[in-house]
Amino acid sequence: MKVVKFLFCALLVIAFTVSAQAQDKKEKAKNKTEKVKGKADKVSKGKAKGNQEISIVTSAQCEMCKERIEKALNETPGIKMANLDLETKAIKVVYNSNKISADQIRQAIANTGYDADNVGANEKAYSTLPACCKKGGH
Ligand SMILES: [Cu+2]
Repeated sequence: MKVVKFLFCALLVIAFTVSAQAQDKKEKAKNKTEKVKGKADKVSKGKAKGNQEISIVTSAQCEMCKERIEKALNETPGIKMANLDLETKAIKVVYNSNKISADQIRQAIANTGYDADNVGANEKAYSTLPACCKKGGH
């Protein structure tokens, strides 16, 4: 009888340990899922919060101007995407408003020698543009 009691106790201990371990594993897995979920939330919130899109009218004349302006903006921190449409001379810019403002973007365009909405082109930069890229060059 003593042996049976001992065996029963041992079984209970083993069963308890196993179930505790299983519980622990479950808990860990749950934590992991929540961590991943939290990260995803942060990323999507960051996107909604920081990213803005604007359209700025420039004085671009040709393909070279388009490349020049896009390159300058794509190298500017805080700007995610810049795409100029030569038909309308408007450049679409996706930027992180926590890092750069719309006015700073207009200024960056002006610094390459082009008008940007109400911001006039930087004269020095404008004077270095090839003749075909100057206003009325085409
Ligand atoms: Cu040009």
